[in-house]
Amino acid sequence: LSTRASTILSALDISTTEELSGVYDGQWRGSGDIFSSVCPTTGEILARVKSASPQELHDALARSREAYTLFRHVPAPRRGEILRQIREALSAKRDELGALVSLEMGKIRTEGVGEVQEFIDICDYAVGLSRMMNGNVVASERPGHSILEVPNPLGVVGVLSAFNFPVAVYGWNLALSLAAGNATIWKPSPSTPLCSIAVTRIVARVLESNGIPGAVAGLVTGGREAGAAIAESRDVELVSFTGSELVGRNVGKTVMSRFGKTILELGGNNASIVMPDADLSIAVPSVFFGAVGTAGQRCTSTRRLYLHRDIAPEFLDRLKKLYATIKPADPLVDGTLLGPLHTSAALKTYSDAIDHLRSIDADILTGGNRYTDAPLDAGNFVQPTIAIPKSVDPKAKIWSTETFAPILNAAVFDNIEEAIAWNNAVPQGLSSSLWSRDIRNLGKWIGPGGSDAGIVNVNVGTSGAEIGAAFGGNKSTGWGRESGGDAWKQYVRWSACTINFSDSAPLAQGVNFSI
Ligand code: UN1
Repeated sequence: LSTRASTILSALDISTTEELSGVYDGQWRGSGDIFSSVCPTTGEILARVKSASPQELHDALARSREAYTLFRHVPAPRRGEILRQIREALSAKRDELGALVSLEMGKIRTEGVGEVQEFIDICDYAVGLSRMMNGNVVASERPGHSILEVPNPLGVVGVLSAFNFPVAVYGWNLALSLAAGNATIWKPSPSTPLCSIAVTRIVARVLESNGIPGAVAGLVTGGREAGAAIAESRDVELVSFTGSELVGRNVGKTVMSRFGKTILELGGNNASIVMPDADLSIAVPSVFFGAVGTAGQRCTSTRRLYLHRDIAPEFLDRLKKLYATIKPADPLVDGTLLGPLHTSAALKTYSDAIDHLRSIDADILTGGNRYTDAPLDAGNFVQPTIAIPKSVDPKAKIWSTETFAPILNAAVFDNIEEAIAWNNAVPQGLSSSLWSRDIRNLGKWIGPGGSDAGIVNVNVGTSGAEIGAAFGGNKSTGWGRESGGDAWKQYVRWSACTINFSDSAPLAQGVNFSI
């Protein structure tokens, strides 16, 4: 193993000499298929992980349920105190975990650290929440009656997460789920097992030292079948899935067919709209970050750029200059802004998309190729690309599909109504961003006829949301909401409790049923 990798792994006590256990349900196990963690930058195998066998998965689900039946009685502020300790433990290893994210996923180091920071932030949020998960008292129409709306712990929450945020998205779910009194069972992406093992070890130590069953935060590494088994299990009340629309559709149907609950965070196909009065000195670098950051592998990455005719040439000129400064390199090295794509399979997705652009005679302003010189040829490095397709037909494939790579398609518009229509014409609805200093444009953008996405930004790019507001998208993005806002309300079961304190039993709506 390279020194680069072994330094990071040993800082987190991840042994590289033996196969690692990828299942935790209070004890570490794993006797299923072996998964390799492959470094997207160098192609080296970082570690081998023993995933969950079908029996282990079955047992882990049973232990999660057992853990839930105990944990739901722990008072919420006490659960918050445990979250505070998890927050402290994560914070003590923030930089080490951030480096591991960078090593295993391929995003640049500061983004890896930023992702762990998101987990820390949501823990802070959930600590506060643990004293504020309040129900309601409703005015009753009957004398001597009270109606309460009571939130109780929900059950077992299955978290099926994606490779691109191998730590933060689990963190959003774990923090809210734990504050709500649930047990969580995590099935991470099969290609980022080390991040999930490192995080679970940290969380498990805190649970164990508080005398809480470890299965409150269980882990089952595995492939599609493990995800499918969680989706099918009647022991899992809520399935929180992040990933493709294709898989999400199946997860959604499966969970719905047993009347379970879902939170779906599926594809994004996010647009930035730049008006003629925009401050280009902030708009250009923000679009650059949105499209090129994380090598275009955020759900929130900017994929469509709609430029007003008056500023389009200048905007593209300035953007191209920024693209020209990009030096792809090891994402762990300070100053790198462009790391590799996560898997070698993603290289094909990228080149297929470029081939399609060429086949429709799109103007490729910059990019369009892999980096094939050493040492980059060992990793999955591709050139960030800006293309101007001839068609502005929003239904055309080029505009309506999400390609998980740094490809930005641009088009020119004449008025904001047209740009908003294009923004909304796609199946997905995750994030969107308008650049303007004219308050009338802002009103149109955030109002009833405005952007139909879940995230509607003004003079802020499409990616990089904070945890405080609910995160998620509409339409084929799945309508899920995670992290802040009212997202916690999905992690509890609500009961409407009518209580009679009187000596008579009047019926609602004045119904008379006396003999
Ligand atoms: C994702 O890409 O799945 O807003 C999550 C952002 C991050 C989270 C992205 N806070 O870009």
